[in-house]
Amino acid sequence: FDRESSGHAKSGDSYRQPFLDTKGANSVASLLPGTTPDAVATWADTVKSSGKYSFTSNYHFIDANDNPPTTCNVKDTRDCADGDCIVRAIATYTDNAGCSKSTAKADRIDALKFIVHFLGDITQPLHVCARGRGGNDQSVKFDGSSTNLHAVWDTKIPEKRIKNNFSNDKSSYASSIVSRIQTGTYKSAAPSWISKYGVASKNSNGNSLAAIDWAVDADAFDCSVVWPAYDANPSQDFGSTYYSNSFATVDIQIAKAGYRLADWINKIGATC
Ligand code: DCM
Ligand code: DCM
Ligand code: ZN
Repeated sequence: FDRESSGHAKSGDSYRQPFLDTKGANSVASLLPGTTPDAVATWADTVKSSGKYSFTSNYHFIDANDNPPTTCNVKDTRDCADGDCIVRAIATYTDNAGCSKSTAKADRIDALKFIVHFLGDITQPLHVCARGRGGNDQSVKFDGSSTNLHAVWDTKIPEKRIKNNFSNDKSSYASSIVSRIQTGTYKSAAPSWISKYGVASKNSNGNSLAAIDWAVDADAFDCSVVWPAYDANPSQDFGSTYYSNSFATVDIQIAKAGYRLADWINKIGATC
């Protein structure tokens, strides 16, 4: 969350990171000196294709082999049998980011950057979906341009939302999301976005129980929003009615990502 333009002038990092507590802010200051989580949020995508981090390429998603839009569920024994998926990666990097084991600082820094990214990815319904490789195989039109359903949810809907309603200013969009959580339409629901499971809770497969909760939550949108309106007319322009019926889901999923991330960093910081 970048609140630079929010108008709630305040000095220091609490201005840009309103949901961090002291221990969370200390971990961020220690592991990301001179920068902030939002500034490193896309790093994991830039390193996954080749080189020393290419082993992380499948850590960005879990292929739920359910049957959307008829049936939506996530079962880690079915969908992450080899551990090469986001609910395992969140467990691994959460351990590595904190202080409960003696991880080298460079690896703690990497781990925090992966956590920032994966807690966002896991809120995107098509990052929790095997159908069409998470919609990558569904070629569609969006405002006249050729794209695919995965990119519609990753990029096209949020970009159009920010352009149409926030003067193309992502800081203004972030401020709106923060206000909705603090005092607005998300306030009463926000506590329910936090899993009852903490940073150390894993199942016998080594997968994060909180991350499984988050995956189940996102996967439900594959049955309610993402796929029904796709199946109704795959050749529609997705920048029209489909967009209008989907941007509220993108808003709330982005809100969950930021709110959960701050809480998770606070809990990671509490291990130090
Ligand atoms: N790592 C991981 N899974 C792997 C390999 C490595 O989560 N299969 C993590 C552990 C460390 C970082 O990557 O945080 C570097 O690992 P290593 O010390 O093995 O190079
Ligand atoms: N992706 C996904 N599920 C899959 C395969 C890929 O969610 N089964 C994501 C990872 C990237 C995007 O889709 O964010 C594009 O994938 P790629 O770069 O592999 O084409
Ligand atoms: Zn990603």
